[in-house]
Amino acid sequence: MRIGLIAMSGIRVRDEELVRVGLTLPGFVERSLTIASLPSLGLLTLAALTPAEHQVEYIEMPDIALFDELPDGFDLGAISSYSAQIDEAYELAQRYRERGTKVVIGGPHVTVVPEEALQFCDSVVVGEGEPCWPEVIEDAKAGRLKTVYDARKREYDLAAAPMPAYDLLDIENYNRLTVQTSRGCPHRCEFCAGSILLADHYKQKPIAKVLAEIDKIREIWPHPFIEFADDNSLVNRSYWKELLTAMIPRHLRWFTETDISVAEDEELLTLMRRAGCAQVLIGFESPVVDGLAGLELNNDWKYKRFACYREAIGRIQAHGVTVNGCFVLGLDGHTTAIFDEVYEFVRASELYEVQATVLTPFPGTPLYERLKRDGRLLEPTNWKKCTLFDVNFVPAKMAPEELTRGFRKLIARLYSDEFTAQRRESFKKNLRQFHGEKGGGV
Ligand code: B12
Repeated sequence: MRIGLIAMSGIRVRDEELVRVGLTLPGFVERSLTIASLPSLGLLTLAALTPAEHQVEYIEMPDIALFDELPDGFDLGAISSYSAQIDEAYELAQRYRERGTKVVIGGPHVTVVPEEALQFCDSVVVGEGEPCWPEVIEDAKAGRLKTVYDARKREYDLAAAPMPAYDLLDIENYNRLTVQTSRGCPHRCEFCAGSILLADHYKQKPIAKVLAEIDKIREIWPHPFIEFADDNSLVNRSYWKELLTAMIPRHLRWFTETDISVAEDEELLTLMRRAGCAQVLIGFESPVVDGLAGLELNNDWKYKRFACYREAIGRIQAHGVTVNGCFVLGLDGHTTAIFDEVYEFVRASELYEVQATVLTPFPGTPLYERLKRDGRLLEPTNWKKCTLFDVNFVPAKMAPEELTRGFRKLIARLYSDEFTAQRRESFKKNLRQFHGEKGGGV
């Protein structure tokens, strides 16, 4: 068979005014351009599990309107999409089906609403792709595709993970490549639409496999920039100390998403820096404690750590690792004062980088269910608004328009030339000071 692996990709923001005020700002543009070029690790992984008798082609589809002529001639189209672009994925699926190509869709969105997806495609894979993909291929070849393949009924061990088919990529098009070390997260934040939608417990890939993936990337890109595609990387410290030690001689630069507990371990921070960590992205979520209560559903983990936010940022950045602090605007505790509060926190904490987003009810999250129950969803199935930048709910302590307007203004302030330059300068100054005090030099 000829199989088209199609990644719906690119960045989405629906609020045109926000695009106008935000997308010209250096801080915003930089991060958008960087992440917009990430490939679909999910599809590269499935490519690796496809028996050699089949031909696979990897295609990125940032906007279906850009393709007058769709890449054609496939027996099977395998589409990967998140919520924000799912409408386009469905349209694409229909266009392929009209040409007689069978279509299977996977990813976190269709995992939550398989029945919706089946109106547009032949088959849906629910949950992680790996345990089902060989069967999907076999069934497609035999002309007997099932409508639903459900991986959640099968335990998948990352020890069985194949080497992603990085060699399918034209490396010239990418400024970062992704490697995954873990799925899931020990915390249960109400709004999280990450890999906990796929994997119900935290699991890690064996270190040897992670290193083999890194080495494979180094064959095509000698000093790569790696983004770990984990929702919360560094929670298992003994695992990471071993991995980091092995990464040091490999001369990498890398970025990852984790939680604030990294700041508790000096040895870990030192190893991170030595192993080439450029930045950690941490979900602080709120600069005021009101927004945090009840947000993490297991034991209010983030609420309990609020008091050490600033000190933790200082400690991580003193190791030469920049912190990208994430704030979610519109949490139930937030009033219209929150916009100034975020700005003030970012200024005072001297965060190098900041990511402000609006609270987004993604399907399948406890947040979505709660807001739906309370009649607070504005357009419950308008998935186009699942961008993290578009308001689609009624906040508890302000009007939706107040959140939209306040957010636009905050974006303009946070990412202005002046404030961005100021934060970067403080980082360098503090680092010089810290190393000066220790008698080192940067
Ligand atoms: C890399 C990444 C991207 C890349 C995606 C590249 C691509 N085409 O896949 C880029 C930069 C393009 C991107 C864009 C966006 N992203 Co993004 N991104 C991530 C990130 C950091 C890692 C994802 C990853 O690589 N996971 C690892 C792979 C192995 O998992 P996977 O893709 O889910 O695939 C597995 C299964 O889902 C399944 N599967 C997936 N597809 C298919 C297809 C088939 C046929 C089958 C059988 C199985 C299958 O099998 C795979 C293996 O098990 C996550 C956050 C995180 N830390 O995880 C956010 C994340 C996925 N992104 C998110 C969001 C919101 C966005 C944007 C909307 C942001 C924006 N405003 O533009 C856009 C999406 C716009 C769009 N085009 O739709 C959310 C998604 C929430 C949701 N449920 O929709 C996440 C979880 C971040 C978050 N915390 O909210 N993103």
